[in-house]
Amino acid sequence: MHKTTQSPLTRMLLENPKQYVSGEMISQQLGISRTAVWKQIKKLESIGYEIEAVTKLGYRLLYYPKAIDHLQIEQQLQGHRLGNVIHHYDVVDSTQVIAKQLAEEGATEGTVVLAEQQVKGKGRLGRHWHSPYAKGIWMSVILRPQIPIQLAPQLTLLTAVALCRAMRTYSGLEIGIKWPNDLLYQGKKLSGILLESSAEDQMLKYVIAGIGIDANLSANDYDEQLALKATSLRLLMGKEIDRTELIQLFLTEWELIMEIYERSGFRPIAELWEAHAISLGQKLSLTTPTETFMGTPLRLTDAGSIIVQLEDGTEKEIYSAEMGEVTSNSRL
Ligand code: BT5
Repeated sequence: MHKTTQSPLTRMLLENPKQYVSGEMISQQLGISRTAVWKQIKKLESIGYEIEAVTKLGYRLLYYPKAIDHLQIEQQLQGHRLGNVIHHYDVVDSTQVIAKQLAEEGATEGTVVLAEQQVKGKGRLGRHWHSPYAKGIWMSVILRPQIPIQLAPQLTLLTAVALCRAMRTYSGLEIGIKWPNDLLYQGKKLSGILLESSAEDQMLKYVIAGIGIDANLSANDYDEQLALKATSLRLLMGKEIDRTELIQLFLTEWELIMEIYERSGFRPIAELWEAHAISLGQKLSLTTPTETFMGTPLRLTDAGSIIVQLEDGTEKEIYSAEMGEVTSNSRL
C-alpha cells in the first residue's frame, strides 16, 4: 500500500519553494557528502519529483507529486457501485494482474486497484504501457456484468465514453475517442483502456477494466518516440491535475453511463460514442491483422464493430484494426 515519507532533503527543498538550495548547504545541514546529496536527488526524481540542478546555484524543486487520497474516494463513493473498495499500491508489475487475482478470490464488483507505478504496464496485444511513478492514474476495476461474452466490446466503448466525458468535464478540453479505445487531444494520446475478461458458459464471469490516464507527466517523462504521439493533461492545461478528483469524477460518470446501458441498451451509448468520436467521417488507413487499406469509418454497430466505407464505395464491417492518424473531428 502507498505510504508517503518525507526525507530531510525533501523537507529542505519544500521549505524553499521555487528557490535554489545549494548542494553545499544541503551537504552541511544533513551531514552527508555532495555525492550523497546528488544520489538522493536522483532518488527523489525517480519517485516523481522534478528538480532543477544549476551549477553554482544548487537545486530547485519545480514540482512534487501529491498522493492520491484513496480514503477520500472510498468515503465519497460509499453506497456506490464503483470505487467503495480501493487497493492502493506503490509499485506493481501491472494493476491488471492484481485485480484479476482479487476477482478470482471473489472481490466484489467495483473494487479498484490503483498503483503509483507499473513496471510491466500492459497495453493491448502485448504492448507496453508506460506508467511512471506518481505521475498518472494507473487503475484496474473489477466489473461483473451479466452479459454474454460477445457483448464485451460494448463495455470497452462504454468505458471510453465515460472516461472521455469525465476528462472533458475536468479539463474543458475537447478530448475525443479514436476507435476503439484511445483518448486523444489534437492527435496525441492521453489515455488508453484495456478490457480483459473471463467467461463461463458463454457469459462473462468478470471483466478487468484497465484505465491509464496521463495526468501529470512532464515532457521529460516521455522518451523521444512516445513524445511524438502522447501527451498529459498537465502539459495541456499547464497546471497540476488533482488525481483524486479526476478518479472520483470518472467513477461517478462511469456508473451513470452503466445505468443508461442497463436501462436502455447499447443504442444510447453508441450515440454518445459517435458524438465523442474523432475517427468517424475521415478517410484514413486501417491495418487489420491481415491487410492495410484506406477507408472512411462511418458508424458503430451494436456489436461494437465499425462500418467502414471503402474507396470503391462499398461498406465493410471491421472488428479490430489500428487506425492511421486522425487529428480533427471534421465530419463527412
Ligand atoms: C492501451 O493499449 O491503450 C491500453 C492501456 C491500458 C493501461 C492501463 S494502466 C492500468 C492498467 N494496468 C495495466 O497494466 N494496463 C492498464 P494500446 O491501445 O495497445 O496502446 C499501447 C500504445 O500506447 C503503446 O504501444 C504506445 O505507443 C502508447 N503508450 C504507451 N504508454 C503510453 C502512455 N503512458 N501514454 C500514452 N500513450 C502510451
